[in-house]
Amino acid sequence: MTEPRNSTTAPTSNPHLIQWVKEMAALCKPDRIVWCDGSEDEKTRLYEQAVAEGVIQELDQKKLPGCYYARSNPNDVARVEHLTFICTPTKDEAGPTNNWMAPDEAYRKLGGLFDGAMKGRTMYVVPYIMGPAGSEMSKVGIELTDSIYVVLNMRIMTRMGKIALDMLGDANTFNRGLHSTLDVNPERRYICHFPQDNTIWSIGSGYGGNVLLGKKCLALRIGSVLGRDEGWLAEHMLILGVESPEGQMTYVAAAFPSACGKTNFAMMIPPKRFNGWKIWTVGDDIAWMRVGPDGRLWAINPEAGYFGVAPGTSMQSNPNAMQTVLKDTIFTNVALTPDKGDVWWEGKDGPIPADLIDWQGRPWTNASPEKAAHPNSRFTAPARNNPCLSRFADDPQGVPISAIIFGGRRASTVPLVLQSFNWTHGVFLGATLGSETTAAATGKVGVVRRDPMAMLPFCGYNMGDYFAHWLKMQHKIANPPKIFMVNWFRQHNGKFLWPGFGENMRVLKWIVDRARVARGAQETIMGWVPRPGDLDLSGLDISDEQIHEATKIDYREWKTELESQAEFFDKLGDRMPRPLSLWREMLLARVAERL
Ligand code: OXD
Ligand code: MN
Repeated sequence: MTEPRNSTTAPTSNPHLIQWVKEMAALCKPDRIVWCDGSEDEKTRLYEQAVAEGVIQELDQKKLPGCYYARSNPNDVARVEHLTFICTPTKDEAGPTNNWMAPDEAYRKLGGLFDGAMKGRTMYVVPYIMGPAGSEMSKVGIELTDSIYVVLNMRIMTRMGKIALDMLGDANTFNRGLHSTLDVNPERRYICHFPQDNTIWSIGSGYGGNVLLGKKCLALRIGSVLGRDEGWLAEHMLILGVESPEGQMTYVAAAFPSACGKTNFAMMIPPKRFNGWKIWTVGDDIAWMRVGPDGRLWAINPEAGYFGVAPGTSMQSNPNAMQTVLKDTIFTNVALTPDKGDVWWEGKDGPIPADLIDWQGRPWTNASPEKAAHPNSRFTAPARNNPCLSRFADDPQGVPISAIIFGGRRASTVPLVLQSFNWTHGVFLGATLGSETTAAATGKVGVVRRDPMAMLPFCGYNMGDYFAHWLKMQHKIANPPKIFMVNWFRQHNGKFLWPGFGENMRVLKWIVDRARVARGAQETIMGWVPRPGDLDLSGLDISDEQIHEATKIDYREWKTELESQAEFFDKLGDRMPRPLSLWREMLLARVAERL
């Protein structure tokens, strides 16, 4: 085993960690090893170095202090689900919704690619915590990476450096993440998860979701397995607090598939009508939830920053996000102004600039048919910049959840809001969650892609067992949250029925009131829905007809829906929990009665 010539001394005596770093360095053969401490000095040094190496560019520091600009390889701009693998001993453990590779084969295959991958490069050792320091719910990960861009992003997205080593001490419980960008070649790109080893190997990509290993890889794919084994839930959910004018706080966790406006919802500003109401963000993407001593479900956000989609973010859709990205932010694959001092993306406020430099560095004019920013361009911004950050976002105990929401993008069938009858029905709502694909993604509009609990790309084990885990959690939660389903995207004659954005506060208010058993509703076959007058619509320009269309239950549509849910349930075979299959059949039988 050769020791790299140039290595900063390991600032830890953890023998497991030192040994593992040694082994990975022997495999990847970096020229240098740098242990990151998370200090301000280090930050200054790393940004200077990244600028000098051309990895990032400095933006106008007067206008956007601490902000930088990066471009990824045009072949590497999104998560790669087809190259993402769950490497469990058997294929059945990964289940039919995941790509699977045998652990031996994956270690051999990726080991071959990692062999010498860091020659001429630096291996950064990035210790990080997912969750508040010292929380029983938090986990420590170590990411070894040859990308300074990854280090800078991990600094924003996690609690990084000495703080994580201090929390780890001499324990061997850390997640082992190894990442190399290699030659950014899609042919040599793999994101492999080894749940039984608490290990992630990612190679060939430099794009956030594939390489910021704390996020989707640890907090969701590995996290869901840890949650199953340790009796808690790792979910693709935002967490927000709703504060009433009287100061009463209610916390809500909500799962939406990617690109349904989760970050906007998490940072919502209530409309004028809701004077005195306030939304506080705990998290915008991931929730770890555990049963507390009081029998309630308590949630932490494992992340410390936002990795948000830039296009569509504006003062109209998300003023708090616009405020958040004014400093200490890394923008990736957005467009640059010609003076290279500012950034732009489709949907940003103000007139469309006449000239820009597009996300690939090419000159762009407003006559250009192509988008200036990549549709999946991102901002990486620290949570502390968010004007509506909850003061409990860093609380080791987390926040108590009173309501869970499942939402998708559906043009028909799914009403504006619906409350489940009980936990099992709520799990059913999550298990049957679907979202319609957009033309850009598939070429076909209106195709429902089942995305249970918004976890389809992120569940690290058999989806049938995941549903069973959700059902089992009920026995541990003496005071369970109420479960709801929402749909902001229902249409009539091709027009959206609900205004969305801040007006979603009206639906959220009904949910909060229902969770506190303080508001009326009507029981339908499908669940509880608001009666006329139960939703606060004052000051909203919406007709009775429109609100009826937005909230109605159409039995014909539901017959089709329930039949189509069977396709996904059947895919899970005998791992599909019977209570959920029976629930579907029961609903179908009740709907058939009405037709
Ligand atoms: C994300 C996603 O980036 O869900 O958060 O794709
Ligand atoms: Mn997400």
